[in-house]
Amino acid sequence: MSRARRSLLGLTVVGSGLFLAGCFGGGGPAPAPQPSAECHPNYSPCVPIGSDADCAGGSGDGPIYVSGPVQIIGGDPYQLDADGDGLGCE
Ligand SMILES: [Ca+2]
Repeated sequence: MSRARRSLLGLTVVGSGLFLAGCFGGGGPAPAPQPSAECHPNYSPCVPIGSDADCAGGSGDGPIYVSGPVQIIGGDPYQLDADGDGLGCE
């Protein structure tokens, strides 16, 4: 009996894999952007949304590094604009 169950599970997994492969391979442009590529609304040009961002070449520990200058729009949650003039990483 257990042998038959294993066989059924195996068939189910293989079937799902083929079904997913067909969905991703068969159809036009991918509609959804990757979450890691989303831009933070408070910075322009694009600064990815993450736990923290620091200026490239600075002493910050990332994990995101920004090659500025970037315009600060509203608040500055990553504290990229040390001198408060509205431009970060200049
Ligand atoms: Ca600044």
